[in-house]
Amino acid sequence: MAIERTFTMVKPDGTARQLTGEIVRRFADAGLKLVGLRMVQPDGWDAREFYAEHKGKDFYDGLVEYMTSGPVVACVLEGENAVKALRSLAGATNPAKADKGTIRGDFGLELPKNTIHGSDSPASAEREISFFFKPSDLVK
Ligand code: IDP
Ligand code: MG
Repeated sequence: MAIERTFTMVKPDGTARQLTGEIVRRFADAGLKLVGLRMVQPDGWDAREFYAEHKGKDFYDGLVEYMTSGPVVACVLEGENAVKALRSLAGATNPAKADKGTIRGDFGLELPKNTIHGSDSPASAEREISFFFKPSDLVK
């Protein structure tokens, strides 16, 4: 399996509770290398566009409102099978159904407040990384 990159962000419920350090520690413990990191204020990104795939769903407006209720911390991680590895660390979308020991299982609140985002495929990762980072922002 080749080394790949994935995108994650600490969502506003995580930054509000000062969980970024603990979460970034878990990435490192799982062997995922941090190659990009940036705290972004609500007016610094277009959450409606980032979540365009969910347009029309009943939770879309609430999701966008929540995601722009505070800062997020955007991260790029690199490692073997990074996309799947990060999704495993994150746990299920709904914190109530996420296993203990996963980030969402340990820290998630009620949907949509599930503490971190994780890309769902290498193609999504590429799109989401370029949403927040220029190639020159990332470790070579
Ligand atoms: P994922 O983050 O596990 O990939 P998606 O289905 O892509 O899950 O949904 C994106 C985000 O939208 C979720 O992480 C969560 O914050 C929010 N969300 C998903 N489903 C619901 C829901 O049924 N109610 C409220 N928010 C939801
Ligand atoms: Mg998703």
